[in-house]
Amino acid sequence: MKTQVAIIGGGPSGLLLSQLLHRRGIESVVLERKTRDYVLGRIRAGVLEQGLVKLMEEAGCADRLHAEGILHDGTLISYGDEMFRVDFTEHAGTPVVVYGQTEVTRDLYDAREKAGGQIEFNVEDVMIHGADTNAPFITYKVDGQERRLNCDFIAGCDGFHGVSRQTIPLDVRREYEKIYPFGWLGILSETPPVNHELIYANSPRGFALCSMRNENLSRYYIQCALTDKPEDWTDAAFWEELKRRIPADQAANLVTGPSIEKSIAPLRSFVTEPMRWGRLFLCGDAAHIVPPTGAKGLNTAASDVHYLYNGLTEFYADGSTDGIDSYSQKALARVWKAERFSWWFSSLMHRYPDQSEFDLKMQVADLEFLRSNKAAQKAMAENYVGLPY
Ligand code: RFL
Ligand code: PHB
Repeated sequence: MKTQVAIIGGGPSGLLLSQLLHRRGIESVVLERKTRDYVLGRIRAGVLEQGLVKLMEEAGCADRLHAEGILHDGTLISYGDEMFRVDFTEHAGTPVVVYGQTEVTRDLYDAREKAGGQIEFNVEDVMIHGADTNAPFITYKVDGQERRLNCDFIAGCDGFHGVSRQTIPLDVRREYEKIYPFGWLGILSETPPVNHELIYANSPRGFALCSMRNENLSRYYIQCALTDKPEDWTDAAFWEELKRRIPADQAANLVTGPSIEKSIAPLRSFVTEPMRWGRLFLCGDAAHIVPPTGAKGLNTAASDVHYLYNGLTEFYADGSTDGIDSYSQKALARVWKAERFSWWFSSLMHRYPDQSEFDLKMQVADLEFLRSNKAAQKAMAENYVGLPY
């Protein structure tokens, strides 16, 4: 089999890239290790920057997003019983959109199917060959049968645990990592959200986040120990703990109900450099991870896709390699800023096991500065809605 761009990974990065390339007349094949239902069953991101919304429009996939996405003009931040708001539209001129990653992925799968796009599911033993030559190819297995895909370029969109990053030789690859000493326990419940805006809560018992998918579907998270398992937490224990971490007046309004999903995610900051090796380009979680506090993971994946698809479009239009040659540098420049914001916001909001009294005072001073200072709110808002690309 032969294609122009072989895409490893059928998550949001791989699907968005494939659909955008299709709209520019460039063909691709997506290789996904799991099934469509498995990918759609993963509950992840909920907040989209306008940059990603624009890419979904360019991809011809934004109708449902515009109809069902909820515009958020600001967010609430609490510490103890104190709560304040940062206004995105006032300070950064644009809102964000609350629309689940599951829905983004579903819209992209539907569009790829409608366009007759090639997606192979349940692929195993994916291996990249000749990425540093002009004739790269991929071998993989489906139902135990070996297959080969020849291509011009390979996009490694296979997430943090994929094969693409590992293919880049160790003497070329440099990795930077910070592991946080806690995780997030998240639940999804068919209940109305406690507030019409998100609440990021710093409390002496640890961080909590009140988010949502729609007016009758809420997503809540609490900081938990890395050793905790989802089954250690009954729904009743989760709700009790959440109520203790958000301001009392909000807790009084919280509608509880059975969880329909419960999972724990560890928190990590991670960047690999460079994001290109020969004809292999890394995109999204394959190249970098942020802690979810700033809602930057999916959005950073989207900016990678933007740079890569424009670079590839230029190449196929007139043979210019300028866009693909500057891909890694441009993508990383934005990635590091998202890393900084996510690290800062995580540090501001969580309880750390080794935090001293001094560290706690610094957190409160930082929160009070943000509460009272317009310049600090502007910096936060600009980062939260997404830096330009
Ligand atoms: P994905 O989504 O991990 O998709 C990679 C795909 O590659 C497949 N794969 C392979 N396929 C073939 N061969 C192999 N060897 C393969 N190995 C892996 C996998 O099955 C999978 O389908 O990466 P992608 O596409 O780069 O997308 C990244 C996003 O998923 C991620 O950054 C976000 O979910 C992060 N994130 C958030 N991002 C935001 O922008 N806003 C948010 O509000 C937000 N909240 C979150 C989040 C992530 C969370 N978790 C669980 C980590 C909240 C949470 C709790
Ligand atoms: C979510 O709704 O899942 C969500 C929202 C904001 C974040 C992280 C996750 O910062």
